[in-house]
Amino acid sequence: MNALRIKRYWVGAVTVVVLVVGIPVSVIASGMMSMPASSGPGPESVIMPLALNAPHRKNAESNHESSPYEGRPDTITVDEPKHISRADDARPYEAGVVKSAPAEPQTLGPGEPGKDYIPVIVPNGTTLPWKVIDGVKVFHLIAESIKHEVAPGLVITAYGYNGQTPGPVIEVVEGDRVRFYVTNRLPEKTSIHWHGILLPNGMDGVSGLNQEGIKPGETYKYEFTIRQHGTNMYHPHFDEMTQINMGMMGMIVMHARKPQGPIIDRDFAYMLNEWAITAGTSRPNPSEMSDFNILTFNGKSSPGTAPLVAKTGDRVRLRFGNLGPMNHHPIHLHGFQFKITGTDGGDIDPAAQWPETTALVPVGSTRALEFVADAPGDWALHCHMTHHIMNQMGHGLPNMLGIDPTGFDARMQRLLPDYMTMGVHGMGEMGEMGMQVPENSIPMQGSEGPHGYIDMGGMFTVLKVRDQLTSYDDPGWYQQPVGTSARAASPEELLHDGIEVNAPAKAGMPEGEAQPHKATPSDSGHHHGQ
Ligand SMILES: [Cu+2]
Repeated sequence: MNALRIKRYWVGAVTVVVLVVGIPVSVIASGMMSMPASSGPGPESVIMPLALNAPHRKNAESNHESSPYEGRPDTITVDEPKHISRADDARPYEAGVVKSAPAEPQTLGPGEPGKDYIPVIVPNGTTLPWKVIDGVKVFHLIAESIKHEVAPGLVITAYGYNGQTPGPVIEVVEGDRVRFYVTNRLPEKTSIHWHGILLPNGMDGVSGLNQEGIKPGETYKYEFTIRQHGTNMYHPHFDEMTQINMGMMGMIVMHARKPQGPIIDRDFAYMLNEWAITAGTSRPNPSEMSDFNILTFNGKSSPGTAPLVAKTGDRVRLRFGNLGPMNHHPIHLHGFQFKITGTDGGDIDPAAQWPETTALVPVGSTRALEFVADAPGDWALHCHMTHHIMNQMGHGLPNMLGIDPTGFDARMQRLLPDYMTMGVHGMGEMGEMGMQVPENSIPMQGSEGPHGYIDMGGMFTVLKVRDQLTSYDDPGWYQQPVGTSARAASPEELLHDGIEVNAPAKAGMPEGEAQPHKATPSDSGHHHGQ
């Protein structure tokens, strides 16, 4: 209820109350100093009863400069109980520190792409469109069953938002007032939780705890002011196991209103996920706990993943969010050192950042990392869990490594002429052999690269950095400058450097002897130790 709103004026310690039910009731004061009366965000404003508030306020003014009550909006809803709502108790978070700067979560004008922020790039995905109604950014999410292509050859029946999994990236700016309509076209209830976003409790989206579940056919409305910046996420909080594991998730990028630090030229957004999809079927198994055989960057497995493109010298940010069911993903970037600059809890203070080449992205977390793309080339970007760079059928196989299948194969070939036991020399060439796979499934490995077969699938893509670019479209494969490529060593080179390819393998040198052999002009290149 918001029927009675009270404006309060101050005369030293004397509180004078003016009821604003249309007419001021009484004003009993002289030499009155008026406090600015904020209009507040309306129904969300909840402040303390006057009896408690007045002395507290006085105390706050005399003793505590940083009291959370100081400067609070002067609007009171008398029929609300004695607590402070999120909407009023604004605590700007900066580098993880709660600062005392009590104020309304400041609603600024709707942030504009190109003017207030440089939009993120969503490889294989999109950003959710919005419109401005009375100064509020209005979005519409539709939860529904969708058909989704993971990679050429594999189309799955998943759950998503607006036809996609992950759902479109929601991109907003600190200070934006946002309103989300959420329509449920699923066969069961759902809700949306705004992961890591500071908002009033009633907007937090946990069904049963903060709201009723959104029934099939219903459309709910969420509204709040963005009071932070960073990389966060959205997902259902009803039947989490089914709905999240079926693909319902998305990223929320909140840009700073006044960004600090260097300008980011290329800002990429990725959601990580894993799926259990039996080869030949199309519906993920949401109750799987360990055997995930489809690993995705923005819903795509390599070779379905788009490359990231940057110009030499661009400052690049990669944002990763993980809402997969069970696994953490150590995402490794070749060719660069980066710093992790933010999590779903906000910015990491520069003094607390350290260099990495792999960012572990735990389930239910985000990581933002930054680097300067100062080296041209085609650089691998992938999860470092080896099973996460394989596709369907790559797991749970008997260990055939080192087995001699000759006799067995000969007997099998009487029945199946093309039969060949797989895996005795490893798996690296199985994709290359073009092995037959069941209908609606993808080979367990890789794709054709510029130097042969790339045997990574799943969570794998390529960062393409080029000196010259006319657009950020895929520039094709990198041409390595002559003399800068690995290749087979020549006999002359082996001789020159004393490398004996047939020498017995040695584990190393005994302690104390591990010094490089000193080459002398008379050395022929034959080094036999002592
Ligand atoms: Cu992984």
